[in-house]
Amino acid sequence: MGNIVILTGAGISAESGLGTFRDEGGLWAQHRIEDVATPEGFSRDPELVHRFYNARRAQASEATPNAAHEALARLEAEHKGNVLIVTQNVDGLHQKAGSKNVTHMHGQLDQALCHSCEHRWPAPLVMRKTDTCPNCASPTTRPDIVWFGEIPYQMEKISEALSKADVFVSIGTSGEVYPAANFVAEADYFGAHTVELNLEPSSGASRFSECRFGPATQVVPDWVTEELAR
Ligand code: BJW
Repeated sequence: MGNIVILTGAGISAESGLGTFRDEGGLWAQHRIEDVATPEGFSRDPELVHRFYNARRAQASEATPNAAHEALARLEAEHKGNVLIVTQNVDGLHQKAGSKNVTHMHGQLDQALCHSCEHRWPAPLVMRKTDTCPNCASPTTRPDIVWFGEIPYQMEKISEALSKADVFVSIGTSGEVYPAANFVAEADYFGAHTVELNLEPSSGASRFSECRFGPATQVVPDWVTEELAR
């Protein structure tokens, strides 16, 4: 029994063929954050930003969940208490694996957002700067992605879940980006057992009660099997 809150990052999708951000050769080695992941970058050059997200949307649409995503879906189905996945990923692989209780704090590649009326709809595979909003017809459409300087989604729901968590697990995230990087401290403050599952120690590894290192497709299924046997 008990409430489990799981934070996932790009590392859980690495073995599905999707690049991480800060590892060697990752997305931020190929693109400037200021150009593609800020509202100012989008205002300056929407075509560039659409090209970046169109390519990632195409790649994510072809990707399949791996054993780590599948293990988390099994955990949700079989665990007697609550399981909430809070993902920083925008790739949709948790739902493809069958997880239902998923919060996308940094948005979703397969959603479009109107900057004027905040209407959301399924994004076409290729978004263009000339697209208009199906609700208000304004040409102020953008990928439904949380960029630097914007407030991540569902923060109240996440804080509430962290305050009630018995176990908090962070999987495949470098812990470099806030507010997600601080979730371990929040969960710890409220008494949760905190676990890091990552390829190597993240910058915040010392803040966890327990750490296990290795590829997500190995350490996550092993941890889920142990958790379900408790
Ligand atoms: C494996 C593996 C395998 C590899 N198996 N593991 C100064 C100080 C503190 C904060 C700030 C500051 N200046 C500005 C800020 C705030 C800013 C911030 O944090 N900046 C930092 C860079 C310092 N944050 C924001 O602006 C956020 N908004 C905000 O704070 O609003 C204020 C507010 C908050 C709350 C309430 C009220 C107000 C918004 C952040 C938006 C982040 N957006 C991005 C891009 C959009 C999504 C997209 O395009 O996909 O989100 S940035 C990028 O980083 C993306 C990711 O979700 C995010 C996290 O990256 P992640 O997932 O951790 O990936 P990596 O590459 O960093 O790490 C991968 C890990 O996997 C590594 O550890 C590997 O070892 C591991 N790994 N293979 C297991 N096989």
